[in-house]
Amino acid sequence: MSNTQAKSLNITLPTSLAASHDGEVAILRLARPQKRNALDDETILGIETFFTSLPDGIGAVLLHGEGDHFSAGLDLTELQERDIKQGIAHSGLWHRAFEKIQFGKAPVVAVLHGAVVGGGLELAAAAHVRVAERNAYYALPEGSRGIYVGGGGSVRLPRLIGVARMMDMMLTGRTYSAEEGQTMGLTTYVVEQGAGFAKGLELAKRIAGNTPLTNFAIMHALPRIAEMPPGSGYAVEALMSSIAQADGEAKSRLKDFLEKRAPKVKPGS
Ligand code: 1HE
Repeated sequence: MSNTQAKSLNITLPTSLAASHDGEVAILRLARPQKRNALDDETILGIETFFTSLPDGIGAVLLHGEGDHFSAGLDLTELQERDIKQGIAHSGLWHRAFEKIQFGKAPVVAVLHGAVVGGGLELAAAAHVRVAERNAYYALPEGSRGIYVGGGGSVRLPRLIGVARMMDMMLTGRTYSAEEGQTMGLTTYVVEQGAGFAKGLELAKRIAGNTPLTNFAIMHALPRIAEMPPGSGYAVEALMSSIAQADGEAKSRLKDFLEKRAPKVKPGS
């Protein structure tokens, strides 16, 4: 593990999760490798606690998994005794927790490797940037298990890869590699095996260096504007951009650029 700079973060979590931070980047590790980071209720509640308890000063989150796989998805041992009412409540638990990731306090970079399947893929889909190591693979085995996605997959995945692709993954059990995921919108960056944490941390630090108001606009306004009819979208965009540029921090950053103190935009950055 390359997170040697990480310091502990004072959030009480179940043993299946571990929280730390490296400067302004909070780090959440799925820490149940003996069960391939399968997500049980306790872990889902812990994820909600983590994302709602981020202390002030955290500007980005890095999410990664211990062991050979990011996550094997729902802990299937918990499914056996559940009735319909309990099933609906269980899905609501996942929805609430993952909503706190997508629309939380800070952008989230997920580092993916090995299996990113079922609920593990739903978890990854709630992040804002996905760094996949070359051995990562995506699947939705729910179809073959006689169940259905319940962690917001029907909402988030079609927006990333389209309804038809998601249908195929669920109907046929098709898997996609990290690289294939890049052409279809699941993978944001592909890196070599073992290089995901360092790349994810580099990106998270860059994100944390943006102004909080710009990151708020990107996380909270952009996806909602994208769902609006164009006329409403243009109006909200105009408001959001004027709010962002009126901020003191934006003004000082613009001044830095105009007075040649800020870096230029260069290819390959
Ligand atoms: C589990 C789970 C799990 C592993 N729930 N215990 N997800 C799936 O259908 C994926 C199921 N898992 C797998 O296909 C494989 O485990 C992996 C490809 C991820 C990894 O394989 P491998 O060979 O490294 O590990 P393993 O030997 O299969 O598993 C090691 C242990 O983890 C073993 O327990 P043990 O007590 O025998 O050591 C497994 O039983 C356990 N394990 N995956 C519970 N998922 C909100 S709705 C979302 C719906 C879904 O996510 S459906 C998809 C479920």
